[in-house]
Amino acid sequence: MILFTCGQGGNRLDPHCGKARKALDAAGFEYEVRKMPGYRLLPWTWSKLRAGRTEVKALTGSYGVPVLVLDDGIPIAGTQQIVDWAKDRTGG
Ligand SMILES: N[C@@H](CCC(=O)N[C@@H](CS)C(=O)NCC(=O)O)C(=O)O
Repeated sequence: MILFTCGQGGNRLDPHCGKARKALDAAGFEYEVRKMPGYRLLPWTWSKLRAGRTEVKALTGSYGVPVLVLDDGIPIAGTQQIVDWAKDRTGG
């Protein structure tokens, strides 16, 4: 699986990408982390953001992260969606 994250790579204190990583780690999943460039709140990074997140955009229709891509290519977009997906598979 691949987890697309912001530039912090899902720092454990991050309430979005970090929360998604914590849920995946707690459930024992292995995944590759791909850090995405730019930041949506900083307009001067938007050209870098758009250029560097084309795969995320193609998968989800948006540039937002976190996005988890399953081994069969299905994307799960959004922190809570990823947390719920992990919990659903571990009973937790
Ligand atoms: N509602 C979204 C918010 C996600 C969010 O704020 N993600 C952070 C990264 S952890 C973000 O967007 N950072 C700016 C960016 O990626 O450009 C969710 O929970 O998935």
